Amino acid sequence: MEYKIVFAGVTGAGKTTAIGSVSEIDPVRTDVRNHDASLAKEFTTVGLDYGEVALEGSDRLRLYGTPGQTRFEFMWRIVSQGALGLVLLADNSQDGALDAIDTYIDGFSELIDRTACVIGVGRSESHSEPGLDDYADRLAERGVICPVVPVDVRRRSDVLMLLDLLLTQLEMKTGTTDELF
Ligand SMILES: Nc1nc2c(ncn2[C@@H]2O[C@H](COP(=O)(O)OP(=O)(O)O)[C@@H](O)[C@H]2O)c(=O)[nH]1
Ligand SMILES: [Mg+2]
Repeated sequence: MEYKIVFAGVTGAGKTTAIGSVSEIDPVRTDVRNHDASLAKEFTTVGLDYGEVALEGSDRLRLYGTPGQTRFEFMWRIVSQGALGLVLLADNSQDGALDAIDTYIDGFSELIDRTACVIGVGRSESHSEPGLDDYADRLAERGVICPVVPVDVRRRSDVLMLLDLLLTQLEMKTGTTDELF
């Protein structure tokens, strides 16, 4: 069984890093030199990131990172096809981190309604506002139920925790209780 998981979030939230932290194959990256002066970043992802994680038996996770900028919204829908869950990453050091969540909740609403979602908030130790509760409140206002956890996606264990939270929700939905990790 293969599970397709989508990573989303603003540029710099750590999608490329997260997939690189856990992938057991050399991740496929399509980062190019950034020409967008509003982004303080040398490289940015215009296409997709791709990585894989083996689960027990022959099960496997296929991880897809989506481009962050909203002008690539058309790709969000393409990548969401057949996916089983969404990992949404936030960067608490960026202005408007909370509002950015709305953008992706809207852009990935079909996937979220159909499957499961988890929110990983990065840089929350150095930037405590907005708090994790604020994220949870915003989601509740939108009628979205999903866990919100602090992460440092440079740590493999943190990214595995996000995937585990996602798979646990899927197991509850599908009724299977097999341990996947
Ligand atoms: N200090 C700090 N840096 C982080 C954290 N998460 C990610 N980063 C760094 O932020 C950058 C994120 O860039 P990238 O993965 O390309 O983000 P993407 O645009 O979402 O693909 C990388 O240089 C990471 O090492 C975090 O929790 N703390
Ligand atoms: Mg990237």
